[in-house]
Amino acid sequence: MADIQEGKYIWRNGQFIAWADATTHVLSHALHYGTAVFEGIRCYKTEDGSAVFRLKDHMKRMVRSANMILMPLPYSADDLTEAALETIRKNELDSCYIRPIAYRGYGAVGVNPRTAPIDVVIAVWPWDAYLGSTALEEGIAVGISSWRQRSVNAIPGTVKSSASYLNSGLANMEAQDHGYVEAILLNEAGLVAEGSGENIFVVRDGVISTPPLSDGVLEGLTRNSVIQIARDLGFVVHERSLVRTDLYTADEVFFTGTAAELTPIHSVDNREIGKPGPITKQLQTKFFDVVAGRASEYDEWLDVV
Ligand code: PPE
Repeated sequence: MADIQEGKYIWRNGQFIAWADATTHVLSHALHYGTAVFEGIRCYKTEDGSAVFRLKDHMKRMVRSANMILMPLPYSADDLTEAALETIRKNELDSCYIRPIAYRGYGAVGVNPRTAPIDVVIAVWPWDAYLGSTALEEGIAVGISSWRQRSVNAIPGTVKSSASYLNSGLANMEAQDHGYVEAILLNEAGLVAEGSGENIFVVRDGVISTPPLSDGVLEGLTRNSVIQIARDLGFVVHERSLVRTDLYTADEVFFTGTAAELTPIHSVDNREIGKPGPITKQLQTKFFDVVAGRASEYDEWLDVV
């Protein structure tokens, strides 16, 4: 949803190469069969210098995702954490988006990827508000997609494989064609799953709810952080299944994600929910304090570059 702003260097299989040299063969396995896993991570400017939010947890998720698709990575979460920090330093960025990706490269054709090499890459670039410049303050209009969330027994959504994102792309394009900013997908059982690139929360009578992981949603680190922040602020947070009318009748609805951060939703399928509500705003303010290093109780979530 944005053009890439080019950086200088990309980390590939343990070495830095020039941005323009980070190419891959057209017969790379992942290009044909979606055999890749990736992460999206943000680095923020703080008063103590730049810091990456939940870096190690993202890298742990990447290793788990890779194991799930039977693609054992030659790097540990610690190795990847260090490599990401080094990549930010090399590119001299003070705030940026970090995109590690591991994929089956060139050398095998056919659905079984096991004879293809495993390539691991980390790129960084500046990426501002994901859902548009007014999204964080004013909220966005979303629509429920006619596409269902891929089933957990087809392409599991709890891990972050590239193959999942065809499903996301179809839903997002449809939503934008209908005049919405983003899509919400229901799962095969008709329960609310998530946005094409975000987890979703609703607030009703002061109680916060979000779909459980068993409904097939990505185990979002922003979701996990916001649940903890909300509970620390004294709110009750339920992980429970939601149906579409829970969205239409909510007092507040918002998305969470690394790219989307905490984005309020002002309408769902043209049912007006309204301007960002008080709980959404309180959580959003606290979230931005946490990532900017202004909330010392959450300092362990930040890795200074
Ligand atoms: N669900 C999906 C489907 C998803 O893609 C994301 C992140 C989330 C939930 C939230 O997860 P987390 O970032 O750990 O809180 N989507 C990433 C990629 C977006 C893209 O367009 O690319 C992201 O936000 O970085």
